[in-house]
Amino acid sequence: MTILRSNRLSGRKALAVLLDPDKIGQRALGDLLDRTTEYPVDFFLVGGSLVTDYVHKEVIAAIRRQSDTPIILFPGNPLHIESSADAVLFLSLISGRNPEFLIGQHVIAAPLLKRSGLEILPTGYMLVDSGAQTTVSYISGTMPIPHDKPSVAACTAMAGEMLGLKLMYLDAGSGARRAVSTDMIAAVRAAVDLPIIVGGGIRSGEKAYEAFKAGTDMIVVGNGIEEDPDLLPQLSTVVREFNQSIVRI
Ligand code: 1GP
Repeated sequence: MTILRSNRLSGRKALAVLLDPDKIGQRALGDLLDRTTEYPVDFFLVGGSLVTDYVHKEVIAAIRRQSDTPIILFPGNPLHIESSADAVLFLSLISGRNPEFLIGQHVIAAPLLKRSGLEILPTGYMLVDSGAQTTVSYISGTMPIPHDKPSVAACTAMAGEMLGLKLMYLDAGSGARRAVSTDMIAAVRAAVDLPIIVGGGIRSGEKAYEAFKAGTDMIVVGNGIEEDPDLLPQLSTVVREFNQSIVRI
């Protein structure tokens, strides 16, 4: 995924679609994949914090049948490792203080990951309060960073970068009512050189535009794209316009 690093250097923006194997039905997945042939995306993220049906393999196989887009696992625990993907977000939940999600689960997953052949993407994962408790906050037993504390997010990201993490993911949580604020994104952008991923509650082209403008390198959108067929074309337009303006410079 050196592409994420080179995008960061060139200023190119990227769009990732999150597919939660627990939520998406076969038909909805097929429809969504069809739409991405017309409106291509940069990555598929596959995962969720609570996956009760272990169907990662089937979801990945379905994507492979219809698309060449790289697939990144977004695991909630080591049971979600699936070697047929291309890469995995090796998430350290640095907004929290639960050692299990900072290092414990990683020790369990390490030998599996080493054998898997997946590209490992060491990622500082920051949960940001969205106004309601999220599944990931509950499952991980951690408190998110308050929505209106950009400086806490900035210092957390700085520490993560110093610890050697390669990506920063600011997540308001799947289906969040309130997306991560532009102030917080801008503060993290000013604090670290790493590629920044932002997700949770992005439901309009305007929100995506604001997130990119504040310094996000890649947005992750799940619920919004499944619920609103017009969102993918809108996001695609926003990304294209950003990237065209870079080429012109
Ligand atoms: C959640 O960032 C992702 O981890 C995507 O969230 O489903 O709200 O787009 P949404």
